[in-house]
Amino acid sequence: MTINWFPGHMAVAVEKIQKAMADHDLVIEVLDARCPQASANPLVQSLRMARQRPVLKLLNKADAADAGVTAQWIAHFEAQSGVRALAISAKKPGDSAKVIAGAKRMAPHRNDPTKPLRMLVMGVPNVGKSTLINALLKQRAAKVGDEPAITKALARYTLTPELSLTDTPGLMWPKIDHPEHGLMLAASHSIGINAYIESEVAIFLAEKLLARYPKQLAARYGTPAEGNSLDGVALIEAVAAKRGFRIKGGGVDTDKAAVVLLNDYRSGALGRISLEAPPARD
Ligand SMILES: Nc1nc2c(ncn2[C@@H]2O[C@H](COP(=O)(O)OP(=O)(O)OP(=O)(O)O)[C@@H](O)[C@H]2O)c(=O)[nH]1
Ligand SMILES: [Mg+2]
Repeated sequence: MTINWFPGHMAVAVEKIQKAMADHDLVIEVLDARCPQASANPLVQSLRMARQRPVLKLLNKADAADAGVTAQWIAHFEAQSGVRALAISAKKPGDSAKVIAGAKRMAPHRNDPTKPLRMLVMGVPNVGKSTLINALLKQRAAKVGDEPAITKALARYTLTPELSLTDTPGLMWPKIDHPEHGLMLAASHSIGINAYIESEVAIFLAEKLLARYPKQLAARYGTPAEGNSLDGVALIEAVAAKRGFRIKGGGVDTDKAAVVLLNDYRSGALGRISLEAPPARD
């Protein structure tokens, strides 16, 4: 299944962000720490490069990701020019201070009210951009919610006379080149529900989890932790059997189990999970 989702409000937002880039100094790119490559929108790169703006990449939801893999991603991104990277949990008090310190280090010349540091917060939907903004402002200024496309328009907030932050709508891009990226984004709840089929995304997720985290699956669903020969479909059937999900006339309700698996990954009930690791260096 190829997943693409680019509703009209996003196309409008791309144009507005393109203009806004002119009067912003630094892009704060919020990524999902569980899939930092899949959640890196190529439009962020092209829009910022058009104005030569540096980027601070935040691997957010680090509380939900595998800490060892997140550390590998930070090293991977920090090796790129004009890029700094931090792992954070926007919901954890204290992590926002790290963001401000990191941002100031990237634009030391923007440090007084006549030359404030103007940060443009970008990223795919539902990664925690507005949550981060609220944490930085220490108030609920921006609407947040566990659904893609909550923020619909750009909004600028003044943090101090020297610092401003602009929230932007989560952006997808017209065509996702790697089908796996679309599936990871759908599994991680960054894609509108109408743009994918839940059972197909759940089978993909099941296969990733079987390959990467069989012990965590065993702990939650009682599947074998080692020598496990289940495939994605069989795992979902096992979840349905374990939970007693049945359809009328017999047989297991795999659609219901697919939703449970997606929700267990999204909510953190399966433990800390990273769906992808950076490519190995030669
Ligand atoms: N586990 C975890 N959840 C988080 C974190 N930050 C944000 N969230 C959750 O992620 C969901 C989306 O948060 P938002 O701040 O609305 O995301 P957004 O990027 O602004 O989303 P759009 O406006 O739709 O693009 C909410 O349910 C947040 O509670 C985090 O650090 N860890
Ligand atoms: Mg938002």
